[in-house]
Amino acid sequence: MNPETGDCRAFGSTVPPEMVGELPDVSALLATPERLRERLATHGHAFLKGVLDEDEVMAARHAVFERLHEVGELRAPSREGIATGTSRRRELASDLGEFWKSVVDLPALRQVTNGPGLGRVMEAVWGEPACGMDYLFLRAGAPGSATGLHYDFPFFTRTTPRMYTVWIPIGPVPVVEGPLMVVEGSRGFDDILEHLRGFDIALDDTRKAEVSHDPVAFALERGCRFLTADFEAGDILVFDMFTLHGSLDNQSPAGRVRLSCDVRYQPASDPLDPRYFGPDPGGTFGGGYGELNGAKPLDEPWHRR
Ligand SMILES: O=C(O)CCC(=O)C(=O)O
Repeated sequence: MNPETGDCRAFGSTVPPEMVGELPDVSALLATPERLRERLATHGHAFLKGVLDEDEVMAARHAVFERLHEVGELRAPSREGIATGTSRRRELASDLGEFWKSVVDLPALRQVTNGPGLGRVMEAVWGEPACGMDYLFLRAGAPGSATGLHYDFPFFTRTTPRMYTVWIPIGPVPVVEGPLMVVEGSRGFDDILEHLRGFDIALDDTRKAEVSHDPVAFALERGCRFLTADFEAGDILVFDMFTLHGSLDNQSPAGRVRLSCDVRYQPASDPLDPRYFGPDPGGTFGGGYGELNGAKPLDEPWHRR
């Protein structure tokens, strides 16, 4: 991790340095996929460095940033990804969901998220033909944005328990820009998991997916660490549905937007959840792309601390 990035924070609280650990790069295990599968079965996550084509990832980044520049959210040159602090998205795009769908469907982005490169990696991960969801969680996080701690199974396991999230930095996401972090040992948090098992977030409004809105207090109480990395273009983080995760705060001193996309991959032979597949997927709650945090104009960061 870059020592020059100073402290890292989660929801405004400084994360004590001893509570931050480096994700180990296990990309060498792709040469022996059965060992990669063992690793995932044991630890629940696998950080795979440099497994995607860097040029393709950067092309996706530039294409998305150009669209954000067109609605006044990024300064020129757009490829720097510096937020203006304002937005004309509401004024220029009559429907925020439609606008976001048009960004998510940019061919350069799809080449990364649903293209043959990631397809091959996920086939090795599953040990059988794999397919990625069409519905993408593209996230452009202005400084101040962060994601709270949650598990993914309430969202994605309705038709099959065999599901992995692939978190893809769309370009560099150093620690200072608030990348994803996983909570070490969180697959063993049985006291939390026993209340969440069987939970389908779209069918049960009595429970919440977010486990804590104060990640630092949560980790201090449990004596656990956040594992993360200075992510670079081409890296991915694969994790299972029972790995608690969230993000650090984007504290970019330059005001750079953190760009990432998360997509789920499952064995192609398992039943597909129609909410997430097809040309016009409805998403978790049926609202299409309009229901995503990513669809909000950049001057309305999600979970601003
Ligand atoms: O990128 C983020 O901030 C959160 C991503 C996430 O929750 C996921 O990949 O499941």
